[in-house]
Amino acid sequence: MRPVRLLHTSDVHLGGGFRAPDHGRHTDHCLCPLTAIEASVAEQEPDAVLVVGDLFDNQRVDDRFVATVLERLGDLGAPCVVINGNHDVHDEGSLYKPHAVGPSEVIFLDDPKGTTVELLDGALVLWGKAMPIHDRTFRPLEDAPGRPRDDAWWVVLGHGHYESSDLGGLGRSSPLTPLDIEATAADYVALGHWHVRTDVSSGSVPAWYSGAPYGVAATEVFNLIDLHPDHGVAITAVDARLAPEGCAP
Ligand SMILES: [Mn+2]
Ligand SMILES: [Zn+2]
Repeated sequence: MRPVRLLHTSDVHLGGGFRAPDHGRHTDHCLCPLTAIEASVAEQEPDAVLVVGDLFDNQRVDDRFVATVLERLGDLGAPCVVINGNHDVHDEGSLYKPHAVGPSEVIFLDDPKGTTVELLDGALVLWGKAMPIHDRTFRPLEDAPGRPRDDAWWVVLGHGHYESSDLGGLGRSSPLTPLDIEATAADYVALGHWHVRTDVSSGSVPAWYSGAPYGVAATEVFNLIDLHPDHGVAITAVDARLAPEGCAP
């Protein structure tokens, strides 16, 4: 297997406006977090980029805004795999529906039962579900297929709440459990929904919330994953650098 580098982010919340006092001045249609993704991709040169839900803050953002964001993600120079989350839920009002084809370098996983995609000439296989509804019936990692091949990296995406009896927080929507994570047998499970970068690895399966590039509770980091045939899986935090002065005129 060839070495593969992934940049993992989630909870970008574009269109939400970012007006927290310690986050400078930003407009409602601020694209600063997207600029931070572009800068990190240029610097880290990942082979693929994962956006694991809540790319958009709400379904009121207009179609041109969505198109602009998807076009820029398509221009990263690396394929960008997107799943949605509870803020950009994939139902009849989905922001993604008018863009079903989309730019060739943006791959939106639109099936609530899960979609498998192969990238990098088959060196990387990914799987993830679209979230059609945010409640207890939706289980982001349930029925993930097993590792498809031994000669490819196997990465699973999920947007939901990590539910462990150790941590409390039981009964939340879109739950995923340590057993769900282990059952993927993945080389990496890329999670979104929590804005704080968190290691929830289970058994031998590395699983992380990436941290979010921006927002009131954001940690302003990305997760960088190096999958290497000799050295195994290395996971590091990368700062999401945002203009401290903001973007508001
Ligand atoms: Mn979420
Ligand atoms: Zn801004």
